[in-house]
Order: sequence, then C-alpha cells, then structure tokens
Amino acid sequence: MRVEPYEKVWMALSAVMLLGFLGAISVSVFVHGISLPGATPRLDPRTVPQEPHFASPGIYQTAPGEYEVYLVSMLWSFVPNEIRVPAGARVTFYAISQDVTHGLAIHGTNLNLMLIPGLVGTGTAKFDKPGEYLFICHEYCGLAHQTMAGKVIVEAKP
Ligand SMILES: [Cu+2]
Repeated sequence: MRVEPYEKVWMALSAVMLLGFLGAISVSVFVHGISLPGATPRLDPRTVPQEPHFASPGIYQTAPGEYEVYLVSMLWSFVPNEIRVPAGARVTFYAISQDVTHGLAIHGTNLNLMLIPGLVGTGTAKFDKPGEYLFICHEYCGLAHQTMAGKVIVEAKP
C-alpha cells in the first residue's frame, strides 16, 4: 500500500495536535490546578430558610482578608444584594436557589455560577481593586429576571 506524502504530513500534524491538546490539559490540571466541579452538598430547596448558614444569609469574616458569603437567590432577588468588603479581600461564595434555576455572574471577576435548586454553587473571587462589582442573574428565570442584580462594594483600605 502506498501512502501519499500529503497523507503523511496530515497524519503527523494530527499527532502533533493531539500531543498539543494533551499538553494543554496537563498544564491546566497540574500547573494551574483547574479541575471539574466535584460533588457538592445538596439541600432541599423547600427547607432552605431553615438550613444553618442560609437561614441568615450574609457576609462572614473567617480570617483577616478572608470572607464567606452565603447568598440566597429567589424570584427575583438576591439576599444579600449588597456585599461590602475591603480591597484585597478573598471572598468565597456559597449560593443557592430557593425556587427555580438562577445564575450568578460577578462582573470583573471570573466567578460565574449556575444556581440549581438543591445544589450549593461555590466559587472564590479576589477583589483587589476598590469599586463596585455588579452581579446579575444570567439564567432567564421569569418576568422580572432583568431586575435580579446586586453589587459587591470594594472599599479602599483606610
Ligand atoms: Cu434570572
């Protein structure tokens, strides 16, 4: 069987591309620590108001410069919808939906979660620059979906 020279080139290019993709995946997993979401705690959306952290949603300081935010989304608002942290804060969000599927995207950060009833969406963002960071629901959730927003206010250090 005769192999055309062009076929050899395309076969070699395919092998190079596969190795390139494998290399990119290896770098993202082993160098940058990027992984797929794992198992997350499940909650019954009907009993969310009684769940320990989500019974009083808000911002909690866990260490100097470290915060946890327990955020509840519902038709059509976030509780809390205003979060104040000092510049340089590292904030871990635990967000849930009390009714239908919502989304949480914080502008100016890479935090983007889908809030599926019964699951806790978790993500961490660091706020180095003072200013206001708008967060919105990005999953269409009904008539007043476009009003579902809030902001993270990052205050300059005194
Ligand atoms: Cu929405």
